[in-house]
Parts: sequence; C-alpha cells; structure tokens
Amino acid sequence: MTLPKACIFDLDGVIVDTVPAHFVAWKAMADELNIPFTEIDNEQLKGVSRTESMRRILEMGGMTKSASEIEELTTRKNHIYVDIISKMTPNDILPGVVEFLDLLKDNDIAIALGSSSKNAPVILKAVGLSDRFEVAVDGNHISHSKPHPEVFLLGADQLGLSPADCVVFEDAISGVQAAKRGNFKCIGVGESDILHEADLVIPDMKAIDLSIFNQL
Ligand code: B16
Ligand code: MG
Repeated sequence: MTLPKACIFDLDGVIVDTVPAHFVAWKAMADELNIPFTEIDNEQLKGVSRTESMRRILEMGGMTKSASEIEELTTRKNHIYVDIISKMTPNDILPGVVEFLDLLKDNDIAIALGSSSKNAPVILKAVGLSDRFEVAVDGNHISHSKPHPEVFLLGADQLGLSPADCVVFEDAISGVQAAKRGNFKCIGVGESDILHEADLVIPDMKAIDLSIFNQL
C-alpha cells in the first residue's frame, strides 16, 4: 500500500510494556481462587476487557460468580495493577516507539490510540505521551471489547477517515481480529505464529520506518 493517512496504536503491549503487570495482577486473583493461571493463559486475555478477562479466568477454573462478586474481584485486580502502573515513567515506553511516532508526525501521518484499557489516560500521562495522539479511544469510550472492531472504527471515525486509510498496530490475537473485522490493515507486534491473522507481523517496534507500509 502507499502511505496510510493514520496509524492507530494499541497501548498495552505495543506502546508500553504493561503485559507483565496485568499478568501479576490477574495471577493474584487466580491464586486466591485456586485457579491455575500461566503466561500462556494470559496471552488469551490481551486486548480483552477487565470484566470479560475475569469471566474467562473463572471459566478456566470451571467456576461461576455473581455480577457483584466479579465486580469485587476486578476492582481488587485493578488496585494491584494501578499500583504497578502508577510507578511507570517514560523509560517504560517500548523501544522504537517514540522514534516511530516522530517519523509519522514528520510525514503528516495522523496518530491515534485504540486501547481496551480504562487505565489508558493514566498510563499515557505516566509515560509522558498524552499529547502525542490526535485521537485517543480507550476502554472508557466503548461498549464492545476487542475482537469487536468498535474501538478502531470509533478511532477512524474521530479522525474523519475510513478504515482503508488507517493501519492498526496490535499485540493481541483479539486486537488483530478486531482490526481485520473492521477492514483495517493490521501489523501484529509479537510472534508470527500467535498473530498469524495480521497482514504482517514484526517482533517489536525497534528500527521500523515507512518502508513497512510497502509490505502490506
Ligand atoms: P484495564 P490494550 C487491554 O489493553 C489489555 O491488553 C488487557 O490485558 C486488559 O484487560 C484491557 O486492556 C483492559 O484494561 O483493566 O486497564 O481497563 O492492549 O487494548 O491497550
Ligand atoms: Mg495490547
């Protein structure tokens, strides 16, 4: 493809390395419930909303809980998670991200955020990236979690662009599926065997330049 008019970035796992923090917090809840929970299980929760993630962990343990119990568990998970992310600094931005955002800006390619996280504003502030996104759609603005395409469609709409004008960067299976269901080109950031539904997979954001779009 030629250069896109915009790039829409996932947050957790693409811009910042919050995946281990989510894992630690979910593992604490799973341990309490005596549900085995590994990093492989955590892979399935990437991009998935907080409540849906809790439901899936309960499902792994063959358990059911009432809506109020789920609310109580997710609230405590979030306290553990927020405690970790509140200590984040610009050093927690993943390698290559700032350079790539600069490159997009210099080439008049718009930059947007498409995250499932309700903590996105706090994270962006902590790492000093709040003013880098023209449009920022996060878990506070959507009613359907990835793999539903709502978060990216809303982002494109707020940019005044169609999905064909935008490229999505995603680290989660659910996020890649959301992008593809919304008719976006999608670059997976991570392992190609996990993100095989993406149009292209890169291991990380290090040393990427505009030639990446020629590969789509
Ligand atoms: P919160 P992303 C997602 O963010 C995470 O990948 C996922 O693990 C998390 O459960 C979800 O946000 C909700 O996060 O509890 O902070 O609202 O990858 O879409 O940026
Ligand atoms: Mg992610």
